[in-house]
Amino acid sequence: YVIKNNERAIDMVIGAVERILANRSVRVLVVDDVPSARKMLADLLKLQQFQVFEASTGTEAMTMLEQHPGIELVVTDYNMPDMDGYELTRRIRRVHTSDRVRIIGISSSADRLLSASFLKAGANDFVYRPFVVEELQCRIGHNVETLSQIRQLRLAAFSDYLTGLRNRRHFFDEGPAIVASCLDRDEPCSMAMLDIDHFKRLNDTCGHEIGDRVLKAVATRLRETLDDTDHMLARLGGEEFGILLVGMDIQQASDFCEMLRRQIADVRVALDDADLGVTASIGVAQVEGQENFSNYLNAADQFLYLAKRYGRNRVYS
Ligand code: GH3
Ligand code: MG
Ligand code: MG
Ligand code: MG
Repeated sequence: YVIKNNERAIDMVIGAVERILANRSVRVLVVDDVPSARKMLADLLKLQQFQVFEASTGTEAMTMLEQHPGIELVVTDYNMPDMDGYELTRRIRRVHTSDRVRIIGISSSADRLLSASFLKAGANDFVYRPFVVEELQCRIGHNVETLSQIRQLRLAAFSDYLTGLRNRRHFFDEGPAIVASCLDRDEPCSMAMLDIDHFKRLNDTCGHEIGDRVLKAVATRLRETLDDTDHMLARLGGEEFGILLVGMDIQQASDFCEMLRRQIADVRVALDDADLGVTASIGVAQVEGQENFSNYLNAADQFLYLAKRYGRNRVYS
């Protein structure tokens, strides 16, 4: 088979190796009061390249979950002195939903109803001891795969397909908390709305494909300029971008946006016969008072309207 389908065999091996290597970033917590049983599970998981944490009681497990928010999978025994695995599962589910933390129960109990109890309490899977190693590995693998699929879906749902920036949903999802934490710390914060000038005309004269390339080029320049800062950038729709400027009062934000405006005016998109330039207008408003998040954006939009009115390619605040 290997000789006949050499490339396919190599692909399969590479796929398997990649799956195992991906496990290196996954943190798993093993909870069992019996040291030898715990070690056996931990060794099995380490063989699969997981980062393994160990706890000998439910209380210790809850502390570890708090200390290591990166733990994504808990494999827990049922019978434990201070808190059984069923109770531990219930407690974990009060703080972590199954799209963030997966739970697999394990027990040598003869009670055939235990499996259903665990699942009802919020576990994602259950295995009776003694287990077949390969079966447990498969079940763990499926749970890890589900988490990775959820991550990919979440990423897709929160990013803008064309530019790769955050999308409007992400902006409105995270923005209010960022604003609240600024206001709590008595730090200034400003909202900017940026809109490409005469973009419809550009689409009409050069075509949508060139329009898309310009959008991507502007997005890239914005991202590069805002990289390594706390500010939050998103494509709100069409040729409009929102920027939450953390720690900046209206004067600082206006100066910063003036720099952004110049950066964009410098962008060149290479066409067959010439280089294409583009400009943008920006409206900036200070975030103050306990307003609804969208009101801050509306305020920035009103200033943007004025920036357009006064001739475009400018910042108005
Ligand atoms: P202004 O300077 O006043 O902002 O004028 P404008 O032409 O930029 O504004 P308007 O809102 O009239 O036009 C925006 C255009 O953006 C219309 C729409 O066809 C185009 N557009 C929206 N989304 C996309 C996209 O994803 N790709 C491309 N190529 N064009 C888009
Ligand atoms: Mg036990
Ligand atoms: Mg627009
Ligand atoms: Mg426009």
